Amino acid sequence: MVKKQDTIYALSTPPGKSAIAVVRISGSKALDYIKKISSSMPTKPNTSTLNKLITKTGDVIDQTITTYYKAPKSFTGEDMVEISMHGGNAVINKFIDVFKKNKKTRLAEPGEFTRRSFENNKLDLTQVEAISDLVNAETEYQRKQAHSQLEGNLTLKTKEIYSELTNVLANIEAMIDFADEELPTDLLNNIKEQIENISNEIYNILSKNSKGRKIREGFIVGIIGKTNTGKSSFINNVSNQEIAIVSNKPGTTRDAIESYIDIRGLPVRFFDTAGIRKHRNTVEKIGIKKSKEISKEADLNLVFLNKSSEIDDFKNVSNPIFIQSKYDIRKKPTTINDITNISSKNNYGIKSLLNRIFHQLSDKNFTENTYISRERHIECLKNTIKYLEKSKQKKNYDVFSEDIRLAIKEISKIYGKTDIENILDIIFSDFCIGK
Ligand SMILES: Nc1nc2c(ncn2[C@@H]2O[C@H](COP(=O)(O)OP(=O)(O)OP(=O)(O)O)[C@@H](O)[C@H]2O)c(=O)[nH]1
Ligand SMILES: [Mg+2]
Repeated sequence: MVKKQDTIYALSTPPGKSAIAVVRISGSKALDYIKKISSSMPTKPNTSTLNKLITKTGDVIDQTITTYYKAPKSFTGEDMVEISMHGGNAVINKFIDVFKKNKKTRLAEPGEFTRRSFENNKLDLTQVEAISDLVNAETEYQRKQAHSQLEGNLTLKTKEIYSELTNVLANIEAMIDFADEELPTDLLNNIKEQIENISNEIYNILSKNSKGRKIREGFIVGIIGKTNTGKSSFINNVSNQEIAIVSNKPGTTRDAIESYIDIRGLPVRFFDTAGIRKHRNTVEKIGIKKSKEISKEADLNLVFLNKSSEIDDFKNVSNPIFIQSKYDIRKKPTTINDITNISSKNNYGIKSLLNRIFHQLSDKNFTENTYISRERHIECLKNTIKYLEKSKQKKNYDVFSEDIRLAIKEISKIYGKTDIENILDIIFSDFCIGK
């Protein structure tokens, strides 16, 4: 049975050869246990020593740098020991073997160190999410966003709303107390105005920050159009590898092929799709259906054409950039403003197309600090608004205040601990062992 008070250990660096590997141990027995297998364990908190790890039989496992953190001043808030050893497989395996034999400690579950940190109030929920996002960040924008969240910017903003709402609640309570006496006439209007302002503030956050989730998950760019127009050649060009089959036979691509590309720090998921024409068989039909679905979901669609007159066939496509490829062999380049000329063979126009994609996906709100980056945040904010809207319809003050209480509960779910047991497992399932 997994217990919260167990002392846990795990390799916190990836397995495989490296200069150093770090093992963490957290819990009340961490210090005692490591002392038993150490030549010179640090005695003062937050200090490191050059320390040999030695088995019971006197076998030296490795020479390490061992750091001791005393509760509550550690990542988990518990006593912790961090051991930096040489990152060879045999060293790591020997160390883990020694640990496995001892009954006082057990291997940590995925995310268990961070979970303890959360449970010991070292991190709030948005910061836990930020740690997961930092570990998974692949691009500069993802790093910046996760870092801002780890700094507490999202929590700060939502706590502001929380305190504004508690203020409203206090005013309503005052009204209930006043009920039999003469009411201050403008108090109710004042409360309604406060609620209106808070709702607008939340709407504002929701609309301004719709890009936060995209930065975390990646923007979707569909590569669609007629067959044989050079879609697969384009995805291969921008991916720098042959991920899609290219041939001069129309209808080559059937499945959607994804490639993740970092455009100036922006995470972008390109999807090469089946060319659109009157299908020849069931498999092609399924491919074309998929291609249409992707184009509906996409933040941008690169529409590849054989000739400019085909634009009319794609009138209903959202956020399109029309493209004619094979510029290197076309006798008459397209001069229509709406169409971008490129060549996947000699790279003509590719760089400026990627720049254009960058500018269309990003916008001026990107540098703002308070990004909401997950569906969970959006849901909490929407639910808060829902209760605020509901409260406006209430005549009875008791019921009115109940709606405000529910709104307060929703907003505090973004960073807090109430009513979130069910979502903790979802959040921590993103973590790896040792984090
Ligand atoms: N010269 C030249 N040929 C190209 C270029 N792009 C693609 N081609 C050729 O055009 C043909 C079709 O290219 P693909 O990339 O397979 O076209 P597609 O749009 O993916 O085709 P489907 O998957 O059938 O819809 C191949 O013979 C490519 O070599 C280009 O920029 N210049
Ligand atoms: Mg193709």
